[in-house]
Amino acid sequence: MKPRFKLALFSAVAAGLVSLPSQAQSPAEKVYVPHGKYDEFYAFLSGGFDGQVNVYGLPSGRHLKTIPVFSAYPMNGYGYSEETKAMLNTSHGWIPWGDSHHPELSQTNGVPDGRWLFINENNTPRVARIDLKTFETTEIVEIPFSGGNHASTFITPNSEYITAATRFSVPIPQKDVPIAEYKKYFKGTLTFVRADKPGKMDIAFQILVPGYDYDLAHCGKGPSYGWCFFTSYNTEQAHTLLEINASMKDKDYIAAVNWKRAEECIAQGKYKEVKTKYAHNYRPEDTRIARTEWKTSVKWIIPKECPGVVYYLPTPKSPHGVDVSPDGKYIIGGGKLATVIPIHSFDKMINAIKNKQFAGEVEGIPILKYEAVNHCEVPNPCLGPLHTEFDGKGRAYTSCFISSDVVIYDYKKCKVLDRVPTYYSVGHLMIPGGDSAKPWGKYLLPMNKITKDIFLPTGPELPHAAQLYDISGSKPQFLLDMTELGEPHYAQAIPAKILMNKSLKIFELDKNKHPYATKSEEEAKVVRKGNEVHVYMTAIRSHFVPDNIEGIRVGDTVYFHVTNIEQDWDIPHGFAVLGANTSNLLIMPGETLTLKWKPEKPGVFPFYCTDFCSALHQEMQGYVRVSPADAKLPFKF
Ligand code: K7E
Ligand code: RUQ
Ligand code: CUA
Repeated sequence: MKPRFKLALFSAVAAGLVSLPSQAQSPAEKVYVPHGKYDEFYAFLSGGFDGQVNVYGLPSGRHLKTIPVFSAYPMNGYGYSEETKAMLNTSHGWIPWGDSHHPELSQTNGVPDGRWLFINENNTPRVARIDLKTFETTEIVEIPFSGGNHASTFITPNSEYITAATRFSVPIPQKDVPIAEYKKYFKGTLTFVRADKPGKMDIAFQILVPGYDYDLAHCGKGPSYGWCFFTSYNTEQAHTLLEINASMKDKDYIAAVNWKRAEECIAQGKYKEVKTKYAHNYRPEDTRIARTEWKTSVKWIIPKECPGVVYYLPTPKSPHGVDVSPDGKYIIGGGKLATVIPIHSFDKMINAIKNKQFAGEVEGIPILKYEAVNHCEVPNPCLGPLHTEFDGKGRAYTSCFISSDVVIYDYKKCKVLDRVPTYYSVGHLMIPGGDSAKPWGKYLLPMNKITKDIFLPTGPELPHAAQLYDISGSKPQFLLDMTELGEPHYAQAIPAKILMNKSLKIFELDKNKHPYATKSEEEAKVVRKGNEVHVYMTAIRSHFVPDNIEGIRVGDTVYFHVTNIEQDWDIPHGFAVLGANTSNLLIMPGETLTLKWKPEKPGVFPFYCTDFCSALHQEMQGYVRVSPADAKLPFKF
């Protein structure tokens, strides 16, 4: 190399414009993000049984934010403030907890576009949209006629639909029946939720399927555009001791759903409109007050009446994950109990359908012949294959729970190339863009089910663990042990440069359409309406207006509508009242949030700002006086 070139390369490297060849840097150098630099990727990890989405930077592994979705979150008042309570409404009542599993970024032409993130709830079946301008949950739709919702929220290439499906078959419609009569009454549904219109997320149709358990999904792209694939296990239809009774058969299925065909059937009226009740919770951009719209019916497609809508592909053995290669040509199943990794070919599947290479039929759904659809079986890959991601260079990465490793192979040639260990018992794994048409590759993040000795012990409950690998070179390089909140099931990542410029800095006060917004201190007031008292309050460094509130009696319901009238980035104010049976509020610049309080005893109660906001933060406080129920009005407000 000519010295001048060397110098140019050196300064380019120093300026962070060029990265050195992969193995030249140590793991520590690769994960160290110096002061003044940003992480390269945003990673969105499912919070599992914390019900949320947790955002990390990669490669540093730093936790950036928790986005509350299905669980209330006292830190910022999600689920407690009047503006967000309705997000947690369901037909079963108000539920402040959920079990989140699979985040999925919105896509355009099969590529993550950074508009939204979707995620499912597996206990009380729901799906949610997170707006990536604000990193806030803006919409949640409940899924009726479903027992759990696990194969969700996998997306079609232009975000037309996200999937949902029965995890546990249940009586459909629900009724009181003996559990032993499972085979007679229990059914499953595969649900397609229209996802591309904010505020209008809704169930497009449900396909009624046999009473198996539906586990994971992924949708086709390129040649397989128009199809989604769902794994189904427990084709034995066991209802007790599933660990034995649902593991009898050598093969279960992948259900291949032709959603374009389903759309045709809907257009031709080949569906049944069924009455039910489910919640659509939406928090619009203008008022930012969530409300619930109760929906009253869904459209059912019965496979017998819409031939060609579903086919079963036999797949060994109790399959869990199903993943589609970036070119859309191969469908990889993760047979939890299988000794091979089955790879199906989309082209072969289409031919098998054309030539009617059927091995049988169940409830109007043809079962295709295994040999007719199978491209190959990766021999002796590992034990307990679960989930697969792709690096965009012809390699597939499958997580193996039992052997605690990730096997790397050429999915066209069915040849194992490499494997890397995980600590321990890996579940999902993630490569940025790894389930899309154009993976960014570069990093691999296996997420583990068991932690054991990786971190300092924290009593019986340990943090969850993941390992970060660099996969840009010829050999994967171990970089980092990461801790995680909750048990992440799946994750997504997107280059930081796509998202960071879209991220909103403040809410503009001018555009605040909240009916109780107070846009200047002059407008601050206290208004009584019968037993309701509305406090129109402002917060700005470093005081609240009003800060002495009198005229409230036991028996009143007090609404503190607090508007943060700051318009500077990164100046939130908090709000909390002594003894208020609710949570903190964290109010962003330009935002109005409301805390509802029913005082139960007379006294004078302090309130204060909970987030250190200036040198006079400690002075940002006030008092609210509560008088006995029979105290005489008027009081001065
Ligand atoms: Cu996607 Cu963990 Cu819910 Cu597999 S599940 S591991
Ligand atoms: S005070 S910022 Cu909360 Cu003890 Cu120090
Ligand atoms: Cu406002 Cu501290």
